[in-house]
Amino acid sequence: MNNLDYIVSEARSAFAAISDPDALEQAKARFLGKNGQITELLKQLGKLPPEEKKTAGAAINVAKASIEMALNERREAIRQVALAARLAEEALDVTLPGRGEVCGGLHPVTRTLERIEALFRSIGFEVADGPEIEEDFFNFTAMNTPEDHPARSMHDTFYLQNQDGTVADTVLLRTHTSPIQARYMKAHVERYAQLEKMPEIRIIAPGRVYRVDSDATHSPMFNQVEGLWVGEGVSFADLKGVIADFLRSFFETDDLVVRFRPSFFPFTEPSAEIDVAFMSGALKGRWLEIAGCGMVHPDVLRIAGIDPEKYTGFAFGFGQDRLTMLRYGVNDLRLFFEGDLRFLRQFA
Ligand code: 2NL
Repeated sequence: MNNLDYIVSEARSAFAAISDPDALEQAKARFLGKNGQITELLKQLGKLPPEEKKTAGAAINVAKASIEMALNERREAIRQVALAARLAEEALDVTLPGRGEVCGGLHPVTRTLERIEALFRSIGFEVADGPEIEEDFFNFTAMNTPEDHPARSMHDTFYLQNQDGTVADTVLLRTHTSPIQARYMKAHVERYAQLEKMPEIRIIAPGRVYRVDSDATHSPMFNQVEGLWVGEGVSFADLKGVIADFLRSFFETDDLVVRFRPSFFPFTEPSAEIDVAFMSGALKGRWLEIAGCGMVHPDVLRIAGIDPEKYTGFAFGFGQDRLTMLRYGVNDLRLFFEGDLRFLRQFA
């Protein structure tokens, strides 16, 4: 083997032993660099006799081309190995099953509210709203509740504190959604003050309410839906019809009886508790207390600026959580407020 063949074969085995790209470029310098073996041979060409120069030069260039080819092949091989390693490392298993879509759902108490709203809207009621932090005037005074009524005591109502820690005796967490209706009546009267005859008020007032009360059947926060219909000649017969109709639609059955049992509220006169009994099913034959109602007390109308000699009205208040328990067969109120998804998912 002549010297050139030897250099070429030396270069090939040197390149083959290298798998690092930087090391490969350093190895290249040993053969093709400024002081590389091939370069040295080319430098010495000048010393040869002219007749040998041509063949020797051609042979050196052939050897140089072989080394360059070997170098390029090795560069490409190293690149392929690195690419294969990267592909293996970053591999995505597109056949893995997905994580699944987490699909939210409405809370059962919210579903109940949507039903109640739809049913009352269908008979011309509007849905009214108001603040949960309420003034004593709208929560109690406008509802004809006297200063010494137990509902007003610190024991039954959450009062807000001033920054100095003293009780702000005019601001509280509303104990019912009646103040929504007191505010609505006041605004309604102002809006239609010029008219000879005030348009009817037909509203429901749903929302969170608060009492100092907590056990298996009482939560310090619960949801109430009150309703109010004020107009000329509105009677207790209208109240009975609207409520009975609502309950049959809400529970999707004619198989129930509704009972109005005399009661007392400061804001209605006469007043009644509404009981229902189902004629079939798990609750068959048991009277269930479901709401309070009555004819709006003349003083409540008067405080709102409505003449009780001219207009009458009825009002009612449902426990939204209780309606939900009955509709879905749930026996512990607290389950609705614990946020346990295993429980809540059953209704979504
Ligand atoms: C209950 C049931 C009731 C009302 C709420 C009401 C609202 C106005 C005027 C008169 Cl604006 N009444 N709401 C009436 C009767 C019962 O709620 O058990 N409450 C303690």
